[in-house]
Amino acid sequence: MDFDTFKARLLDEGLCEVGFSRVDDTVPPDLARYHYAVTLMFRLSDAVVDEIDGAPTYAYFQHYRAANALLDRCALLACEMLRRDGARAYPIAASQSVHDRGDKYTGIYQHKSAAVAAGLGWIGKSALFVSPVYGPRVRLATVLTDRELPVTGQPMESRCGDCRRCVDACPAGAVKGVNYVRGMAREDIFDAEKCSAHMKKAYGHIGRGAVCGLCMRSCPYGQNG
Ligand code: B12
Ligand code: SF4
Ligand code: SF4
Repeated sequence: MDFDTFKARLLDEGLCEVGFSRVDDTVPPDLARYHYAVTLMFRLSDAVVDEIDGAPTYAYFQHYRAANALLDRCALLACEMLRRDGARAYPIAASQSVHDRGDKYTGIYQHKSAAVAAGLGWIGKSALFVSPVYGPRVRLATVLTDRELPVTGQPMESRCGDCRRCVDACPAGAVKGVNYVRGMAREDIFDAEKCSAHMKKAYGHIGRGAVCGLCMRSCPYGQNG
């Protein structure tokens, strides 16, 4: 397979980055046959994200859904290109929580783990993935595959430094202000229950409890206008 053509096809669909990584040991046993991951990254609109001021907006909720739809479509396309090339490929939805893995707040596989392993950015104090170019203003999807892929980079060191903007921006007190170091549990840096409860209580009428994004909006990385 020509990986440059594969990437170019996906970038043409509207993605801002495509990365390749080796799958880490957090992959669930039923998916252990897949040793490589394709990271699909979509850059959110600054025009929409910049409007988030103290609360999410209806426009952001719709943008979130549209971005998820594009990412899921790109994941399908990537799977099909890999299948036609004789590989097996498994799409991880952009935004799907599952409730059969002992953690109420988890997905089938973590997009952020794959994006970091592909060398595309780091985990910020916010617990969000932060790209040095786009900041946390991106949405992600992942395709797992048994095709050997040329890994695109190494995990980046955190560039958060002394910044605490996301800590101060979070109305739920969910962001603890700790620099993420590989191997830390999510709970060491972020309280998922507090975040989720706040989104449901305060913004249920806007985004059915699925969006907030004040931590994402506050990050100095990716603020271009
Ligand atoms: C369940 C879920 C939630 C839950 C729990 C969040 C959480 N952090 O776990 C709740 C409802 C609280 C939530 C809230 C939000 N979410 Co959410 N959510 C998910 C979902 C569906 C699964 C997350 C999951 O499995 N969590 C389990 C924990 C253990 O993993 P994790 O925190 O995702 O990632 C950890 C690992 O990646 C580890 N790690 C990092 N590097 C490496 C490398 C290796 C090798 C290893 C082993 C591990 C590792 O560190 C990370 C930090 O703890 C993902 C989609 C997905 N499948 O990934 C979206 C996702 C994480 N959400 C996203 C977003 C944007 C949000 C919100 C801003 C809401 C909104 N859209 O407005 C808030 C932000 C909260 C925050 N500050 O993190 C984006 C994040 C994009 C980004 N730039 O990082 C994702 C990736 C969806 C997407 N398609 O882009 N979410
Ligand atoms: S999404 Fe909102 S409530 Fe959740 S961590 Fe970010 S700022 Fe806090
Ligand atoms: S707002 Fe500051 S501390 Fe939070 S993720 Fe961005 S750079 Fe890191």
